[in-house]
Amino acid sequence: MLDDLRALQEEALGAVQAAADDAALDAVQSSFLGKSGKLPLILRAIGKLDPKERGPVGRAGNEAKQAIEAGLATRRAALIAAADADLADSEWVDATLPAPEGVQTGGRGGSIHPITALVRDLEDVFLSMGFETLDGPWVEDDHHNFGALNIPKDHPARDMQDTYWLTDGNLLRTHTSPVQIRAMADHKPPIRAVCLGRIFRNEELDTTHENTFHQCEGFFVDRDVSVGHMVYVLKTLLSEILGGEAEVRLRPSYFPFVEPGFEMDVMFRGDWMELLGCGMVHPYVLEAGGIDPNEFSGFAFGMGIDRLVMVRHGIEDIRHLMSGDLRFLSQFTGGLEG
Ligand code: FA5
Repeated sequence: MLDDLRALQEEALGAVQAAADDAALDAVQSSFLGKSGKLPLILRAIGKLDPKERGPVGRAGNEAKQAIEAGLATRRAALIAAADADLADSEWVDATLPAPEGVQTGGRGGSIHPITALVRDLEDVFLSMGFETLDGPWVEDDHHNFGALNIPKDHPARDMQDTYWLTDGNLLRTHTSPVQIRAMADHKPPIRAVCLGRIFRNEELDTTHENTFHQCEGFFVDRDVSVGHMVYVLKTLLSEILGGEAEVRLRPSYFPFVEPGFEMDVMFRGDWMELLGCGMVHPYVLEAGGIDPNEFSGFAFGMGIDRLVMVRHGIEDIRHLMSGDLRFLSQFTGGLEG
């Protein structure tokens, strides 16, 4: 029987090598390993063997099964790699070639999206003030998005941000503030960091609310940092971006991760529009980040980038920004020619 097993293994591995696609591999798998396949058929006879022989034959049977399974996996991977390589050859496109004669392209080139343009300008301003740029994941865990920001489970502040929960218990980040927590994990004060990126909220949409939008998080921790420093940084960045023309106001507000907390509004089309939340980093948050709140203090802010784009370009509806509508986008030239 040991010889039978060896012969079967060889036959199976030969069939695996000869299989030219996934369907052929499935057929080999079922003919050798399937319920009524050749290997189970042989192994079913083990019971009739002399008890002394059963052990070695059983082991050889398992080894044959493992060898065939490994052969199948290797062949499947090789077939996928070969298919990918074929695809790379057959689907290769030279994007620099001119359009074939007679094809109308409208002379339209690409351009920088107004959000991207603002992100780049903001990064320049922050760089000039000595801030470094950090990144964070879009898929966050409860701890970074809420818990470490002093928003424990069942805290009513969780309702302030309608969350897209994932089935594995993680979530799409509802703000860029988790990057504060990530910054403290691998930075010691003084910390001057910004994170500009996409965030997600399960919101009702209107002219100033999107469900996929962008925030600019600023985080500054050092000795003797005060509200005055925060106001200076915010004023500087807004006057750099909007040319000192914007009318803004700061009013008290509440966020669990700052104390005291504020919101800044900007005058837009004759009305106040909320632009950012900010405040002095809560001692609990510093402590959770391993920073002694008796020695250090800090400020943080989270600004709506899309709303700042609206003010910058006089866009009346935030929903245009992520619409991908070329009639809208082509107004922001620096690229598009119609
Ligand atoms: C926050 O997200 C806090 N993380 C901000 C913060 C950071 C406070 C650090 C203190 C310290 P809020 O939910 O208010 O706060 O959002 C901040 C800004 O994002 C708003 O002022 C607004 O400009 C923008 N924003 C909020 N929701 C939307 C939305 N649905 N669509 C577009 N922009 C939005």
